[in-house]
Amino acid sequence: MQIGCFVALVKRLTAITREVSESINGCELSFHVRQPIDLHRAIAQHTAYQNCFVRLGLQLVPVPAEPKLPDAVFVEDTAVVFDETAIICNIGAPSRRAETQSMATVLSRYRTLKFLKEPGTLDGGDVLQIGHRVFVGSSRRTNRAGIEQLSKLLQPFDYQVEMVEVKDCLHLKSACSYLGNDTILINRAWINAEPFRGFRLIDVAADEPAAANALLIEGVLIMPNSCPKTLALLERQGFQICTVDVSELQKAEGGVTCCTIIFRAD
Ligand code: CIR
Repeated sequence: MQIGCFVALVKRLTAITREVSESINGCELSFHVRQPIDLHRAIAQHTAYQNCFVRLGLQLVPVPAEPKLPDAVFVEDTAVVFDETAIICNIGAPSRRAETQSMATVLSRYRTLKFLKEPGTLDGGDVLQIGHRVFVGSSRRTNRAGIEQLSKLLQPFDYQVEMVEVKDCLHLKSACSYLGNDTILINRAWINAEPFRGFRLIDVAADEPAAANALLIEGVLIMPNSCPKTLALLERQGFQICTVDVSELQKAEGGVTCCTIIFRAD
């Protein structure tokens, strides 16, 4: 069988992205001091980030641009996609709630939608799915009501939702990422690691907190190039890594997971 035929038979991963808004300098900030963001550099970094997905064979699906919504590039927070359903979030920051409308339209092509609602708030950046275990950060953006709603919406599908206390950072996935093979990359200064007992934990270098946000795609880790010590540590352990420069997006308190939602299209 020719390779082309084989690729056509395998379900490809889909990566939803949205272009950087020209208003990004008005973004929400919780733990970072505001610094000017160079829009053109941010756009170039975002383009290189998307090219990384294309090189890995993912199908890019851009959602409509939202020039007036400063944080719209951070699509991860708008929805959480499971094999069985897509949960449209009630984003914790009111200024970001309008981002979910166009996302719901796009995701309805792929999944049955369910919606989180007041008084529950939940950002996708607080959700770390590992098989049928769903770890959810209790953070400034995600409240108990949001976590309970998520748990109820997932009940028919046999997922186990577990809460993780997040402190001193924006989201759960600012502080930890799944690396495959029961291994988690973690910054223990920012979360309570107790819910992850039984996993192998790899600590980021103490002076590289941003390293804890990594994106695993088919065995390859996408990581920021700003964390050389953690990168060297992971490379020594045999991880395959693709680095990206996301320095401008990091000024907006974003990272490598937050600019995409990745799932297998049916
Ligand atoms: C915010 O504060 O909502 C944005 N400036 C950054 C969101 C980053 N999202 C993420 O890491 N999932």
